[in-house]
Amino acid sequence: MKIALVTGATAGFGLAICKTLISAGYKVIGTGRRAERLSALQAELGEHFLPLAFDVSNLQQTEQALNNRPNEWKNVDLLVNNAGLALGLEPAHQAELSDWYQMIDTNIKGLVSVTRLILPEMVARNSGHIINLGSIAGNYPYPGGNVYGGTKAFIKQFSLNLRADLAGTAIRVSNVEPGLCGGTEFSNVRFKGDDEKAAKLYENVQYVSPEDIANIVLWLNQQPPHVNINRIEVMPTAQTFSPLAVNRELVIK
Ligand code: NDP
Ligand code: 8X3
Repeated sequence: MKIALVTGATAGFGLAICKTLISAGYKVIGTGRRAERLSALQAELGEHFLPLAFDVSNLQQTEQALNNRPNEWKNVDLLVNNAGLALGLEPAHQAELSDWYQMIDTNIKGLVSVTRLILPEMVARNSGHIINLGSIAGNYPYPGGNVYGGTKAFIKQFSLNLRADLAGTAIRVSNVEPGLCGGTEFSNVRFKGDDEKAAKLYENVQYVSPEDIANIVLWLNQQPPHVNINRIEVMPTAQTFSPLAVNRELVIK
């Protein structure tokens, strides 16, 4: 039985990924800060699910939780680095510095901490797959994307650089780069509990769902071991591109 470790299992993509992987016959370690949600998930999913409650931005907690896994949950075959968040949509000169730091601590430092702790066991076995959750925000700039997009661009380049370091091994690395996805808490978190504003974003649009993302994660891992999908960008069919902005009133003297 393959063992997967999914960070951010208490909501959204991570929750759907855990359920999809368990249905496909994996054993899954699910993580997140909200221990009560993880316990409820364990009651629902049974013995093939191991809850580990910790904050990925706290290195001590992360090391403690991952290094003290029961022996039968060692040797992770699939690491899904999904835990992450956006905070705020203000322009750079108005954004909260504390929000920027939290995104960096979670999306960048948390992701690299978990990766650094799990990767040696993959290298020792010359086997494994790391699937990171990037975003289209790491590929295309948009107003208010500032540090969030920066963290996702980091994840894209870190994923490719991991491939470079793992040359000659059988370990695979993929970056999933979704666009507009509903059915998660992403925008409720970004808009700090303004659920009405969050809901508006998903009105009258067929967005990508957490189950769609979970199926992509499963599909990536189900490719034959000699096939590595480096990056996969996914948008709703209803989401496309706008022309670049040109301001015709701006006169600089
Ligand atoms: P949700 O807010 O629904 O879920 C985020 C998950 O991350 C939760 O389980 C949360 O758990 C966990 N998490 C957040 N901060 C921490 C932390 N410090 N330590 C541990 N766990 C943490 O968001 P989504 O499912 O929508 O997003 C998942 C990933 O996908 C993120 O990386 C996001 O950037 C990315 N993404 C999302 C898109 C979207 O439109 N939804 C599009 C593109 C990418 P808890 O609060 O219990 O700690
Ligand atoms: C989430 C997608 O466009 O809100 O990463 O940044 S977007």
